Parts: sequence; C-alpha cells; structure tokens
Amino acid sequence: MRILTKEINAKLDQEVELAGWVAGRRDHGKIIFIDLRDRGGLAQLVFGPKTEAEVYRLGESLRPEWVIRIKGEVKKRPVGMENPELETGQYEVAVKEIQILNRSDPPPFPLETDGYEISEETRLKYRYLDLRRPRLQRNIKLRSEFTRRVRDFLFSHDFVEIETPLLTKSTPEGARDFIVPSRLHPGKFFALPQSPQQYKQLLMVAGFERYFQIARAIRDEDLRADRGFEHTQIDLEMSFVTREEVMALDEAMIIAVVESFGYQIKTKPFPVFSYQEAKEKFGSDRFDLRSEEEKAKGVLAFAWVVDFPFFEKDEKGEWTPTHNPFSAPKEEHLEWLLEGENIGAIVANQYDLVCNGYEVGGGSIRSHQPEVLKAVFRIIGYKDEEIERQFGHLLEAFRYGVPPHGGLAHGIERLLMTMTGETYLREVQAFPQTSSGRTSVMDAPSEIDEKQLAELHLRVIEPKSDSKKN
Ligand code: AMO
Repeated sequence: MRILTKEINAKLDQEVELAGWVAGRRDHGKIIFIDLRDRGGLAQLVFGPKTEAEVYRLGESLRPEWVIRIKGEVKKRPVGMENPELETGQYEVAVKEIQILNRSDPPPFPLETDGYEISEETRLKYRYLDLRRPRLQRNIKLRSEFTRRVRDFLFSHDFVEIETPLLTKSTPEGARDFIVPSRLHPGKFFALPQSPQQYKQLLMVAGFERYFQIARAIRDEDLRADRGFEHTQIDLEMSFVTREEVMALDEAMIIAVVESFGYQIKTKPFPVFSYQEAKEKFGSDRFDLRSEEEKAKGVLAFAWVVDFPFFEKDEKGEWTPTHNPFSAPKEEHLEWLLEGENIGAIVANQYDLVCNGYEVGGGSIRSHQPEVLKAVFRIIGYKDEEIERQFGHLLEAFRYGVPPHGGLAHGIERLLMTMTGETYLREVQAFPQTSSGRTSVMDAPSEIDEKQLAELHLRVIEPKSDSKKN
C-alpha cells in the first residue's frame, strides 16, 4: 500500500511503496538520487550499484515532473549525508521496483523556487504547474484550513450556513455587475452577485437570526494587487444586535482563528478609530499600525474604523453612499436623513476592519424601516418608480415584521494576504484572473458561437478596431 514520503521516518529497514513526482535529480557517477515529491513533502530515492540493472536504467531515464510509483527499502543516510532542512532528511529509499506512471514535458519554469521571478502571464497560463511549488501548496492549504476554522467558530456560535443564488439581480455595491443573459426571457438579464447583501437581509426577515456563508462575490471593477473580479467573503448577518455586539463577535472569531495558527496580534482588544481620527492620524482609513520590527516578525495589527460619512459626492457631483445604501444612519442623524438635510454630515452605522494596511472587512447595522431605506435611495437620486423597480422586493419584505439587524463581510484573500505576507491576491487564490482581466489556464473571456448567441437573443456589435482590447 502506498504511504506518504514523510511516513518513511518511522519505517527504517522496512519495505515501502511511494508515489509522486520527480522533483529533482542528481547523478553522482554510479549513484542517482531522485527527490520524490508528494502532497506531504519530499523523500530521497537512491539508484546505485546494488540496484537491479533494469530498475537502474529506468531510474536513469527519469526527468523532472515524471510521475512514478516505487517500492524500496528505507535506509539511514550515511553519516554526513543527512539533510536537516528536509523532514525526511535522515533517511533515503533504496529503490527495488519502479513503475513510470506518466512522463512530463520539461516544465516551462522551475517549480522548486518561490516563483516570484516568473512573469504572471506564464505562471497563470500553467497555473496547475505553478501550484505545485511549495509556497503555493502552503498558501492554498492554509486557505482551506482557515475556512474550516472560521466555519467551526461560527457553527459553535449558533450560526446557520446558507447558500444564496448566483443568478440574481444587481445590488448597488459600488462596482459594475457581471451580466448573464437569459435564454428563457429574451432581452432580460441576471447579474452575478457583488455580495449576498440583500439575500442575507431577507434571511433575517425569514427568522434565521444568525446567518453565515463562505460566499463568492463578483465585481467588475478596476483590478489591483488586492482586488480581483472574484473574491470570497466570510459573510455574516445577525438580528437583534448592536454595532458593538457584531464587532465583538467578529473580533472574537478573528482572534480565535488567527491565533490558532500561531500568529501574533499586536493589540487586543482591537483599537477603534473614528473615520475622522483615522484620516487625521494616518491620512487614510487603511493604515498600518506595525513598527518596522513587527513587520519583520509577521505581527498582525487589526483595528476598527467606525463612524464613516454615509454619503460622498461622486465625480458627477451627486450623492453616493460611501459603503452601501442598506446601512442605518447614526440615530442622532436619522432626522437629517429623513428630511434630506445636512447630507454630507450624516454618519453611517458602519464599521470596517483594517489589518496591516488592508481593508479586510466591513459591515453595518442596517436600516430596517422601509421609510429610512427609501430616504437613502431618494438622496442618491432614485425616483420613486425606480426605487420600486430596483428595490420593491426588499421594501415589500420589510413590511412583514423585519427584526433590527446588522452584519459584515471579510475578504478571505485579504486576510490570508496579511497572514502570509503576500502582496498579491493571486498568491492565495487557486485560479486567479490575470491583471488584464483574463482567466488562468482557460482562454476566457472568449467568443461564443452564432448558435449560442441566437439562443440568447444577442447580437455582437463589433468593437471599432482602435478600441479593441486583446
Ligand atoms: P465590501 O464591499 O466592503 O462589503 O466587501 C467586504 C470585504 O470584501 C473584500 N473585498 C474584496 N477583496 C478582493 N477583491 C475585491 N474586488 C474585493 N471587494 C471587496 C474586502 C472588503 O472589506 N455586503 C457588504 C458587507 C456587509 O455590509 O455586510 C460588502 O460586500 O476585504
């Protein structure tokens, strides 16, 4: 039966079966050393003078990234030949049988380095190879374990995990929507969710009280190092809570999960700054509280920012929410909101979490009264009929006994970036988009054929040649 390379440490002088990839090879005259890599690590295989001729010949033929299965005997390495950097560095396996399961073309780039030296385009084209490098294996496994511990925490605090639709109606979250044409309803479109915001509020109307989801969020926005078309949120919502209660529960979750991995948090409880204070003190609401020494030690410096202005002027001079329109104003500003007065001075019941210079989360206590929501939509310039068309479903739901509620969402990638010290989103996603907005490995976006277009009732207007993007 196959065992993992790291298990050979407990199998001295025993016969073992291993399978994996050829990670490296060194020829020393009559001895060939092969590093065999599997999901658990590396082990050194040896083909030498005592190896049967046919097995030795196959050993000689091995090249990087070939897939093999071997049987052999675990031996202690000769004194002075140990490799203390390797978990299995005290041992090696003298190969007795070998089966070549698959050959490999020479990989287009080295896989044993950290990969930063290779262009993004090449790495993402061959992402399945890029992912073999130890750094990315670590990051992706950390992501999986991180999500598991978040789930464990939330389940133990009485949250229910609920999936919400991917084919939905657009939510104004500040970005453009990705649009999906409907075949059954000609000329009509779904939007992919920028977040589950409205659904999670409807789940509060539905009486679940504590919802969470590890949710995909999809936004057509300008791409940056820490911003992708797709990201994943730890999305939660609670009923009958104050802002302080949401922040306290979330903070307990972040501390429990992050510390369970051995990371050090700079200050607990997390310091709280008003938006105004943050701007004055740091010149930004995404500040980094670490000293130079703490940056080297991988310390995580979390802080809350609260009391954001509800509205700001957009480039056309019109009012737009700084976060989302579903937030409640601070109680003392409710009158202003309802009357449409002092708009720039209205403060929202909004909170953001920052860490090491990134915004890693944000949320708010929501408006649960239809007239407050309507007042927000009027301030941002919606006419009554437009409010009805876009948000009628929510306003209607809010007529049926909606509990006061609030919540927040974290960007999983941003949290993992702070933990791993990575500076690009793509280092913690398995199949990220390129910075020019194309998919890894697969060639998308791509054209679809005439038949598909016809089924969707679509006709493509050819872009003018000078505006054509490749
Ligand atoms: P918001 O839009 O602030 O709030 O998003 C929540 C968190 O998600 C992360 N994030 C992103 N990460 C990578 N790429 C992106 N394009 C991207 N956009 C956002 C950030 C951010 O803090 N529905 C509300 C949450 C709520 O009010 O409950 C929302 O989506 O870390």
